[in-house]
Amino acid sequence: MRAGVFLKIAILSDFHIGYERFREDALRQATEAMEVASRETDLMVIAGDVFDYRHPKPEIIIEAATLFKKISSQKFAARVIGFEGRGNCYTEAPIIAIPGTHERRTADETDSIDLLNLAGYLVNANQARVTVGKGSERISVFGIGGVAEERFKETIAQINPAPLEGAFNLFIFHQSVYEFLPFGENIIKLEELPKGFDLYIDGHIHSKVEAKCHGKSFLIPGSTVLTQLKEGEQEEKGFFIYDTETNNYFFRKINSRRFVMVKLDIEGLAPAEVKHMVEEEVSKITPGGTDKPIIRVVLEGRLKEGFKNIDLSLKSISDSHSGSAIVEITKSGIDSKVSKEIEELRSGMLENASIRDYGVGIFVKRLAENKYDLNVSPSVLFDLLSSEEKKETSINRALDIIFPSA
Ligand SMILES: [Mn+2]
Repeated sequence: MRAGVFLKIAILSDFHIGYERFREDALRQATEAMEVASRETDLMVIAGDVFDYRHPKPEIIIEAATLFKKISSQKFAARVIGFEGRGNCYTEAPIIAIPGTHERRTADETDSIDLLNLAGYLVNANQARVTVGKGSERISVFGIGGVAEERFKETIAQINPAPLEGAFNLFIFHQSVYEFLPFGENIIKLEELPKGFDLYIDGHIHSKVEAKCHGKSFLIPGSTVLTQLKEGEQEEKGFFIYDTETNNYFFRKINSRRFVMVKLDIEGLAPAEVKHMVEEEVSKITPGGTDKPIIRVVLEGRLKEGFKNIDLSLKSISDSHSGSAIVEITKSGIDSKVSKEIEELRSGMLENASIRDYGVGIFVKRLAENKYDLNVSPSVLFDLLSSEEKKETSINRALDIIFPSA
């Protein structure tokens, strides 16, 4: 049993500031989460995807910077007292973050989390250890920012994250974990995470997860904003508060827009009957508070013989409820084969993997078919070739890495 002052840690993730579809929700819910966290805890750790875009527009950077500036300028009893690893530390404010998949750029390039770090609004713990002190109590946060799934294990081996003696040690990262997203052999398993830490924190997955890793708590707080309109996202949004004295934690809810998903079987019904059914279901879900809920209606089955999907006008249903709810109607079950496949690609098979990760997968497969054997990771090559620079520049940079002496 350690004597000391003890700390309360806020564990947050996936704000997705700038998310186009629910941009106001993203900022408002991130703001509430950070304000509550700064009142009720000693330090906050954010497990990636602060931004929704790799190259956020200036107005989005300003939205985020304004929020982080405000929070970081508050008085904190705990402060950052040590930093070692990639980059530098420019603030004592105990707001620690890593970049996620949405901020990630080509290896060694700076990202938008580096920008907030440089401004002194947070501490970027990507491939670094940040030590926070309050009285005699020490918290050490070791972070690894999001990397392509197939590179995560080698990144751990290279960086070799180790706990700090005499401190309460956190390991924070932003990847898929096989136990929760078993979508490939590249994806890390809980037992493969570095040993010796007191608490494991992951981002990336947008619904909350509570598990064990090497006998300690493993927590994913989920996103603070709705992004995927999937069944698992109907839970309330928020973050975890972890107490180092008791090793207990709880989920601290925030006010977030309600999301309800309804599946309807329309097999053999005429369009007018489907409309009536949808109207009835949507009317049952009364708005909670002042916010309009998001209602996603998924229609499954085929229309009555003789009718085509085009006979089913769904826009009028969304329009007629636009005053009290945001209604999205998906015809995944009755649409043509192609759009069903696209829908599955978006929400099923890809789950939390980005389209980029999917692209890398195809790229790696093609390279293997062509007996690729260069000493450069395929995902590094992919990032270089797909960067938004001029074609010649990215090809030359790729050649420089493949043939360093040239
Ligand atoms: Mn995310």
